Amino acid sequence: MATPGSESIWLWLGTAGMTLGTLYFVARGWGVEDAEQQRFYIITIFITAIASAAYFAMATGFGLTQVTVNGQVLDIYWGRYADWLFTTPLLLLDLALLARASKNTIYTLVGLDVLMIGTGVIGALAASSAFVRIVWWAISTVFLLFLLYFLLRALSEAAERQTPEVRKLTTTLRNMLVVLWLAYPVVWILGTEGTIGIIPLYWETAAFMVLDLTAKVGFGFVLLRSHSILEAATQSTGAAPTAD
Ligand SMILES: *C/C=C(C)/C=C/C=C(C)/C=C/C1=C(C)CCCC1(C)C
Repeated sequence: MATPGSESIWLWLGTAGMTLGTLYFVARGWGVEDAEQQRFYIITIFITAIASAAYFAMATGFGLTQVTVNGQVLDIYWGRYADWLFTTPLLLLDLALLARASKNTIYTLVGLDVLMIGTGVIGALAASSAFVRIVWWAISTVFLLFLLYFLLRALSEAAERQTPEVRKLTTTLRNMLVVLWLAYPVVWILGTEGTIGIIPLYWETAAFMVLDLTAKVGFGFVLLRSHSILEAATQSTGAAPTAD
C-alpha cells in the first residue's frame, strides 16, 4: 500500500469530471423512450460511473501499489486497469452499435481489448526486469493495433449503410477513439511504468486524466449530443440490424 502524493489533485479532478459527466448523461437520457436509443445512454452512463468510482478509489489511495524493478521503486496505479477493463469494451460497444456491427465483430473487438488491458496490467506490475515490462507493453500495443484494424474495417463497411449525418458522427467518434487510444501506450512507456521515467508520476497522472475525460466524457458528449442523429442511427434504413 502507498499513499497518493501531489498527483492526487489530478485524481480528484478526474473524480469530479467523471461524476459531472455521469450526471449530465443521466439528465440527457431522461425521458428517452426508445429502447435502442436508451442503450447508448445506459452504456455511456456506466462508462463514466465506473471511471468515477475508480478515480475516487485512486484519489483515496486504493488501487495504488509499489513495484521494485532492479532496485528502482515505481508507484503504480493499478486501479486504472480495473477501470479500463470494463470501460474500454463499453466504449467499443457504443461505437459498434452505432455502426450496427455484427456480433462476431463485437466479440473480436472485446476479446482484443481484454487482451490489451490484461497484458498491459501484467506489464505494469511485472517486477522481473525493465526489459520484461517493455515486452509486455509491446504485446499489449500489438493487440491495440489489431483492435484498431478490425474497428476501422467494420466502420468502413458500415459507412455504406449509414445516412450521411450518422456516418459523420461515426467518423468523428472513430477519429477521437483512434487518436486518444494511441496516446495511452505513449504516456505509459514515457511515464513511470516504462521505467525510463521521462514523464514523472505527477504529469503522467495529469495526462491520463485528460485522456480519460476526453475518451469517456468527451466521447459520450459527442455521441449523445443530438437526439435526432441517434434516432436516425437506430431506425432501420432498409439495412438489417445485425447487432441484436
Ligand atoms: C477510458 C479509458 C480508455 C479509453 C483507456 C484506453 C487504454 C488503452 C488504449 C491502453 C493501452 C495500453 C497499451 C496499448 C500498452 C501499454 C498498456 C496500456 C494498457 C496503457
